[in-house]
Amino acid sequence: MNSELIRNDFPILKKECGGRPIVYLDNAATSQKPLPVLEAVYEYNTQGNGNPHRGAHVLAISASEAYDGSKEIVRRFINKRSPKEIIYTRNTTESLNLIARSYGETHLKKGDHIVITIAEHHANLVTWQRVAQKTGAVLDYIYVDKKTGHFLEKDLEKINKNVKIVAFAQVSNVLGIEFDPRPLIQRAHEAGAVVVLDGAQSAPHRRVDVQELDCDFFAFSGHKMCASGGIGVLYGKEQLLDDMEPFNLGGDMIEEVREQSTDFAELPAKFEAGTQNVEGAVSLEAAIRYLNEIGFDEIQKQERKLVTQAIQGMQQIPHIRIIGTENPEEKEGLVSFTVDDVHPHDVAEILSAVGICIRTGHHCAQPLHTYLGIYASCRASFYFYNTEEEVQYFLKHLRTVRSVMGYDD
Ligand code: C6P
Repeated sequence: MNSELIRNDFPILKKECGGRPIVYLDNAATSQKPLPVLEAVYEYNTQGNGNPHRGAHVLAISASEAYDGSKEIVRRFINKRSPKEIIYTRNTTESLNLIARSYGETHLKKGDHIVITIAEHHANLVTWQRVAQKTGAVLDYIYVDKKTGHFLEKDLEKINKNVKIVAFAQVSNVLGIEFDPRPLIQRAHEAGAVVVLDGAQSAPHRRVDVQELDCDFFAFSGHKMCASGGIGVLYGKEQLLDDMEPFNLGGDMIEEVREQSTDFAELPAKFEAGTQNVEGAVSLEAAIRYLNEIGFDEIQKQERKLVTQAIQGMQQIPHIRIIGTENPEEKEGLVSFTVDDVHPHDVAEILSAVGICIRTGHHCAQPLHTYLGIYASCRASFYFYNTEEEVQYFLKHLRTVRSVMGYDD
């Protein structure tokens, strides 16, 4: 991978901070956008902007074509047969809420069980709490080994015939662990449960094949994979989506409206009420084309190199505690950690002063932090445009954090 060439595509990476180009290591929160994406959005807004599916004039038609056409790229990206199974949402959070509301709340009943993991992002946790509260279902957790982050084998037995939904992230945004979801999916299906896979942290980094995975739902966000904010994807198996109530009601999701009743449109329109985010769809198409051009093998290779370097460097620094496995082969582009006796926000501020952006807090995974016995953590997350030089710079300044705070170790 020619990092220099790739970085030229990302104008924001030239932004100066702390007297040098910014070192952006918060990619798991949101990624940066390359020129082809920015240009596609500009082109759409200067040449093609209209309200899709709602007019016969030239701009309404170009907007419809841009919106509908982008779904073909997304369909191929996750290897799905029909674009009807691709629903655009605002983000992963909205995709998961849609499943919880339109499937969970209507298909579960008292005594049914929902199984999630303790490592879930709140978007895939609070949603199921609500379903459990509304339906009387029971919410069970698969816990993880506190050192390695791997699921506790014995907890997998919680997936039994009472379980109607198994929902989990393909990659945890804190543990960063890369694991094979297929055994869990198989187990869930054998029990007759529907599988919801949160792909927010996997889709940006690896090839996803929903047919091969055989998950029932898959959710991800455009903004974590070089597209604009405000566009997300929900994939669902057609049979399940057909059997679900619409999430929002209004324009463009209807077949026929009478005074007292309505027939809803076919998929995917049934779930896309209101004026759609065409600009977001255009940006997502451009982002997928861009990522495909680089190639996911290359993306993973570069990220693995950076994560390995980061972990090896961090292991040499006293008082740094890496969260989850320290095996770089198992990490998907991010490393969470704590620094003894230093508040994570202080770590972030010290690094920010020299132009390094990391994330701190509970990363919207508060139950995981509580389970691990910590209230917050720091996280460095990488993308293919990061460089080894940036990792070295990060390590150099991480080494100084405790001394800046007055410790003389
Ligand atoms: N995690 C992070 O810094 P949205 O915000 O809807 O695009 O994505 C929600 C979401 C769902 N699942 C996982 C595993 C995630 O990591 C995220 C977003 C960001 O870790 C923001 S909290």
